[in-house]
Amino acid sequence: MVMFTKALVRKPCRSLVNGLSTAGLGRPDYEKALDQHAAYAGALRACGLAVTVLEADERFPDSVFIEDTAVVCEKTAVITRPGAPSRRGEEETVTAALAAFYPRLEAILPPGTLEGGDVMRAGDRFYVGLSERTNEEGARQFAAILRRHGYEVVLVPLREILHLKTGVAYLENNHLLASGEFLGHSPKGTGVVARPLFSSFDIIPVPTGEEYAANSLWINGKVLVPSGFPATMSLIEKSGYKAVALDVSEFRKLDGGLSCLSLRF
Ligand code: CIR
Repeated sequence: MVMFTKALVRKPCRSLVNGLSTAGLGRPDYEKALDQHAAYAGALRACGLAVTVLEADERFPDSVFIEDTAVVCEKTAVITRPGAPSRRGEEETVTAALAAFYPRLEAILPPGTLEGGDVMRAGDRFYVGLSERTNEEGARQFAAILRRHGYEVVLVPLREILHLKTGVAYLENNHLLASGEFLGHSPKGTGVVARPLFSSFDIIPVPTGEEYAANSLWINGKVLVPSGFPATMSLIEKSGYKAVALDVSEFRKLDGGLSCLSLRF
C-alpha cells in the first residue's frame, strides 16, 4: 500500500466557466468553485499531505483538473500529452512544478495522447483506459515507461465514460469501487459482478443513479466521496473506511471529480 505525503493542486481560473463539458448541469460558479477547491485542499491536508498549490492558469479553462497532466509514483513521473486539444499546454507548468520533486521526468510524445484520469493504480499494476482522450500510442508509450520501472500495465478499452476513473476507483485492500460499464450480473443471478478484467477484486458496486460517486478517492486510509451520494458512502463505510464527504458540484458541471483535482505522491 502506497502512503502519500504530498499533493499538487491548481487553483481554478476564472475561465473555468468555459471548460469542456458534457454534463448538462449548467456553468460552474467561479466563487463557489474557489471555496470548494479550498475545502478540497484542506481535506488533503487533513489526510496528512503537504499540499503545493499552483497559481491559476487563465489560458486553460480546464487546468484545475491537474490529474490529467501527469502520472506520478515512487519511481517515476510521466508528463502526459492531453487528448483534448484545448488542454494541450497545461502540462508545461506542471512539468516545472514536478521538477522540484523528481530528478528526471518522462513524457508522452506525439502522436501519443494520454490523460491521467485514464490511469488507475492498484498495487504495482497500472490500468490504462483507452478513451477519446488516451490513444493506443499514448498507452503504448506509457506502458513502456512503467514496465521499465518494474510495474505491470493493463489496457482497458472504454465504452461510454470520459476517463477510466470516471467509472472505477481502487480503494486499496483489494477493494474496487465500480460503476456502470464495469458491472454486470452473474449468470446465475446471484448479484452484481465486475467485468472479467476486474474479477480478482472485491467489488463495491456503485448503485444505479449514483454513478458519479465512482470517482471517490482513497488517501492514507480515508476515502473522499463526493457529497450527495448516501448509498455509495454507506457501502464504503461498511467496507471499513472512514468516508469524508466533499462538495464538488462546480467541478461536476465540467465532468470532473475528486481524483481529477490533484496529483498525489
Ligand atoms: C475535461 O473534459 O477534460 C474536463 N472538463 C474534465 C476533466 C476531468 N478529469 C478527470 O476525470 N481526470
